[in-house]
Amino acid sequence: MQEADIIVVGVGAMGSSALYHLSKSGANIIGLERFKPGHDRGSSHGECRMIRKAYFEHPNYIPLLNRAYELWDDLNSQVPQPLFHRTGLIIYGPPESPLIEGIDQAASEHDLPIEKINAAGGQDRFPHLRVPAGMTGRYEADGGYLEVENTIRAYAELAEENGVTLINNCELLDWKTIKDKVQLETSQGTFQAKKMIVAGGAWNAGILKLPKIPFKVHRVMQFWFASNSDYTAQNGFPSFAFYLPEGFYYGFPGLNNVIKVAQHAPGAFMEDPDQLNPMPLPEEVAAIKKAVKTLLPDLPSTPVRHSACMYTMTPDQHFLIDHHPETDNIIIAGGFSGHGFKFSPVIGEILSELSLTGQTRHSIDFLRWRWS
Ligand code: PYC
Repeated sequence: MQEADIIVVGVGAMGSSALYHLSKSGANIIGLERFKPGHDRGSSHGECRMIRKAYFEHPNYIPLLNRAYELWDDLNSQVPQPLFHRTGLIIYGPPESPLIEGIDQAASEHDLPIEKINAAGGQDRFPHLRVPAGMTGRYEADGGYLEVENTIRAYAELAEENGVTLINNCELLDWKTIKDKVQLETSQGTFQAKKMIVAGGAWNAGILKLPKIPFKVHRVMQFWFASNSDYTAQNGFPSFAFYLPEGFYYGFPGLNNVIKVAQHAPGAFMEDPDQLNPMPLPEEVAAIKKAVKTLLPDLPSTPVRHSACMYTMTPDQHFLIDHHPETDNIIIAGGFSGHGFKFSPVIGEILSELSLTGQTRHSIDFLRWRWS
């Protein structure tokens, strides 16, 4: 049996960051990963994720984002190639929409620099993005994109360099608390720790065995389209999002002559995260083609690549970060509802603090267990 002070289950976005933060504590830390860091079978793959601060979802996220930005810059300073790209981010939506109103409210409450751009101004500044009638824009110069798989690998490697033990291809089969410890049965033997952090993404509900946990896993498709140098960040093409009547579509500057565009919405419900169907449905292809024809009319609208991933949704779409309701030996991070990746550095810090001291300096009451 292997013993540790803290075991992190799941070395994805949140788990790898938790391992990195914990690796600076001097404690004995083990990370258990079902596949290997940066794999493409969960929720954190597909090259890019969005980062933005004027958070329309809830202003309480903004202090966490301020810290996440510091930690992204810190991570950039530790790796050979940047993982956080400040390309600027333009978001368009109807003036009276919850999106535009939420951005304006977040920016004014937290004094964030956003630029209001009308449709004609946006069309002039970013001519390759076609602005549908009746939309207005909000531009964040500090917004941009994050490299997903490379971030996870970087955090995992930095943690290992600091002495963390990382075990890949290790499936958690069962666990129980024994006195003041957690005992884990895995495909690679038995482990014991004072604390277990569960950051298992789409597998969390199965791991936790909590009948009241309201996580629901949905498949989501990501698509790539042929593009050219006009669509690169070097040539001023931004990260972007559009709040259309048919859905919230977003994308990023092109890399290697392709650009990623996807819909931010939970797709088909999934009973079992091990059964991720990699193929898009005809209606998913039809919807993305229509969006690309509308928003990026100079590009061919047939995708050249796709990738399936998973969102783990909570009913209110806010994350869950808290101790397990029945034992303080376990800390849960989950339910990231498709918008968590940008927070991963600060969530790792929170998980590290909660597991080492039982408390965190960050205000996370709105993310704690809230279901009876
Ligand atoms: O997390 O900001 C986000 C996001 C936007 C579209 C998909 N995810």
